[in-house]
Amino acid sequence: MLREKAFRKNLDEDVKTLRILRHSVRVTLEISRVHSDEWDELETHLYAVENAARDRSTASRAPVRAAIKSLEGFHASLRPNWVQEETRGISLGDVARLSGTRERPARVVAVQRGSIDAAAFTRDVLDHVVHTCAREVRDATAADLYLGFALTVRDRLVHRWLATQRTYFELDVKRAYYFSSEFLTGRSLGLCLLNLGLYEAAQSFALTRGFDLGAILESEGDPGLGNGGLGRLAACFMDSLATLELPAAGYGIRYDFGMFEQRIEDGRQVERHDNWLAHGNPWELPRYQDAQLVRLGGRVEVRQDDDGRTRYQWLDGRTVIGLPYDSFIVGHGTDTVNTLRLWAARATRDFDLQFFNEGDFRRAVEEKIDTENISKVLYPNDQSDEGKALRLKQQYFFVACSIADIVRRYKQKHRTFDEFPDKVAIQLNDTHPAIAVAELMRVLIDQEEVGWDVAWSITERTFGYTNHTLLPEALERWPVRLFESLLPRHLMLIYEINHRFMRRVHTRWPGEMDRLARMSIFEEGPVRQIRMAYLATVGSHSVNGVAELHTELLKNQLLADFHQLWPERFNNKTNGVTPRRWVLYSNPRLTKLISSRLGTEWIDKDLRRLRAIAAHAADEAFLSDIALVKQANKTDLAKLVRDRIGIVLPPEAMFVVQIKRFHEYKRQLLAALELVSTYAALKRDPNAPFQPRAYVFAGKAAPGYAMAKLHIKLINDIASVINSDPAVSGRLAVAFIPNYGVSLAQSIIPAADLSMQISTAGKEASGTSNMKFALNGALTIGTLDGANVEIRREVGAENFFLFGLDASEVGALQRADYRPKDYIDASPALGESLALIESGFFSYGERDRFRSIVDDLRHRDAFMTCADFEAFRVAKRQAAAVYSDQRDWARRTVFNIAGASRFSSDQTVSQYASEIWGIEPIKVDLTLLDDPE
Ligand code: NBG
Repeated sequence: MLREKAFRKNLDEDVKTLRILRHSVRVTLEISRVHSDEWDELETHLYAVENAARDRSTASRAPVRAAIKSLEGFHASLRPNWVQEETRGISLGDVARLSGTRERPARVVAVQRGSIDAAAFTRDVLDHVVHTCAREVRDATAADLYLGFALTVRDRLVHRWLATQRTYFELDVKRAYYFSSEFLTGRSLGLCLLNLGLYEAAQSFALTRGFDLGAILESEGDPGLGNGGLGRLAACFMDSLATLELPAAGYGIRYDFGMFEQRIEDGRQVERHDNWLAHGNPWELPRYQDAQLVRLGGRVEVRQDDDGRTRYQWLDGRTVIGLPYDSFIVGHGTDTVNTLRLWAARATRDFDLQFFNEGDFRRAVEEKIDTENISKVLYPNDQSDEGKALRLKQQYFFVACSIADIVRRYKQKHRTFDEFPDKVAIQLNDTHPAIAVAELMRVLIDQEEVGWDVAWSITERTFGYTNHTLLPEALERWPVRLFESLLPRHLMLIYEINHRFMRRVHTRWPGEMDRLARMSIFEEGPVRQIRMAYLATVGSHSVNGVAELHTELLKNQLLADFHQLWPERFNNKTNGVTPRRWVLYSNPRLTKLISSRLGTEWIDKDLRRLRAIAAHAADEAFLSDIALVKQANKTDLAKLVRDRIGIVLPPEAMFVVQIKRFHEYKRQLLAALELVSTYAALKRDPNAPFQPRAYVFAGKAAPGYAMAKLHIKLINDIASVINSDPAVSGRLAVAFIPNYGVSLAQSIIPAADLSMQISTAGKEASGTSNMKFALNGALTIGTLDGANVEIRREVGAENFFLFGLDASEVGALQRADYRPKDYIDASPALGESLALIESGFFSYGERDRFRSIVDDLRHRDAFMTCADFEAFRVAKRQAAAVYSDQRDWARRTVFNIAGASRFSSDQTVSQYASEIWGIEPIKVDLTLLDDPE
């Protein structure tokens, strides 16, 4: 009886395996649109076997096992077919078919569509308006023209992209893969036109059709697939990689909904979903033939193989299809077009069909929704870890698809894995993709049958890890229980990785039990957790921070034990920003002015040449031109602000700007308190000399971050009091511009006079808007935090308004029982600001509205706002005094621009390339696309 039961159980398991395998083969065929007679036959046979087993009319497991075997064989045979297809590449015949002109010689079609000749370009735009948008040209709207432009540009990119991929493939070069859960790209059209040298052609074409190119560019949505600096950095890196002709690709998630849209209602942040795909996205192409299957959940079967080796098989659970969407990343003035491949989750149809057939309609739909939720929405949390299961699924989903994709590509040219690290470098952008360490081990060991030691050496040599934060709440940890339920095999692998690592620590420091506990990948406690930063550190040959100070803090604090063990792993790569988007595109006036003095090589080739602009700091004509450029940009911004929120920014005011995520450590609150004290002083003494100021704020708060949201409300309430007070009108104005994003940043940054970078020292890993501001000629008022330290060094201390505690003073004060009250008592201006807020002055007498803010400042003040207040106020006064001498200000502006030439992401990326990835630039060979026939 018992034996019979066991037999039945095993048989059921076999049938389950059979079914899952069958489903996945069918899905593979479906999505790759392959028809196979052989499969039809096999499938019929499989149904028969399955039914017999279900009907219990079978007395042995053998037929089912045999069927599984033949299925596995068939599945394996599918892959090489694809591989063969791919090695042939997409033929020019395909390109010709795409354009619908099969009879023309393929090469000509390809070249024409790739042409950057202005006449061909405008002809193709019209062609797309008519044939793709199905619109008569005379009826075309700005949105139609946008689409016509975008598709025409894409044709040019596709052609170069094919040649780029072909070049990489033929030469079998080492490639770098940037794994990031966020790519905050911003709009594409304007930048692509500039990069391809087609901007002017587009402009004159638009004019002849009675359109302003600006309006056409505005029709593009602003894809916000990132929270802030980390995602924007990934986008800047992609731009630089292509520009430097480096063989690389980005991998991430194609979220249906990006960063939420922020509205301000009654001064409060209200979130609305961001449906960035509502009008389609002409910049991407789905690649059905490259879809992947990913498993989640299930169990692990351990068995001995014929050679007596232990083998692990991950079974059951559910499978999800990863459908890749490619966008093409074009370099500036090069033919290189790299790939940004983002994965969308799709349900395998079988799940729903299975339930559907059984009549459980609700379940059928639920399963599908549940699966596709994986790539539904970007988590809007910056710097905090929610530990949600869906988030872990997202991370594993895109990592597994990407690793499979890379392994597939590698196997097209290689039989063994020996050369894997010579062909593949993977950079982990923070810990979000850190599970890749375990996934590559799983693929190598379980699927490719590589032994542990070799697999581990490959893994270590393949990965690099970039840390982007020291804030404890941002360091990802996953509860072991959750991990086990979703990724049982990975948990086993991480146990083994940790076991071996602990042995190593023990050998190095025998008997130091504390150290073992401190360094273990597993954190013991009421809830056992996996520390992803440690997994990434252990599994990578390189660990880097994103600014000098940050890297030092990593080495001495967060990862100090690891640094002692592996000092050679640690290195710094200070962040950078792409000058194409952040100067050429967003500040054409400045680009033109500088080029009139330096020629265009500084923007076309090497931003370091911009340093030469410092030689013009005494050239009166240049100084007055610099001031004129700034003034014109400020007028543009003032118009935008008036149009959007009806607030008037006085044109002669000093524009003081803080735009970034709202977070307590970034201290928008410090800016707000200083603003209140300035306002109070102005009211008290209206006749004292005063440099007019306009404060500009923008930024989103995580929807669940109540304190940050209250800071937004406070700033808006202060703004509404000040803006409606006639006593300060024309001298003080405050604007909170809603819905901060890449496009808004492009409008604000060129117009800023003074950039506030005022985080508590030691908390901001780097910052990147600080670089963008300096590059556009703003001066910085800032603490010695993140990249501010290096910016100050480059632009000259005398051209930077420094204030506040440094990182070690912050640490010392924290340890020494910090008491904010001492600082409040010592600063009448601070006392007054707090009292004013507390009195209900900014909240229609409602005293409780901001009580939590004031109470926190008085009694806790974890970010030392009170300690830095007085120094900040003084530095601000000093900045205003300097500003009133416009010539002196312009001179300092020039030194800021010159010094910021150090912060191009080109420079950062070439350091990654040579010091971490070991990849080299390569010229794309457009003639490789020649049709062999
Ligand atoms: C952010 C830091 C910034 C830094 C960017 C890019 C995270 C986790 N980190 O200071 O806060 O500039 O990363 O490196 O978003």
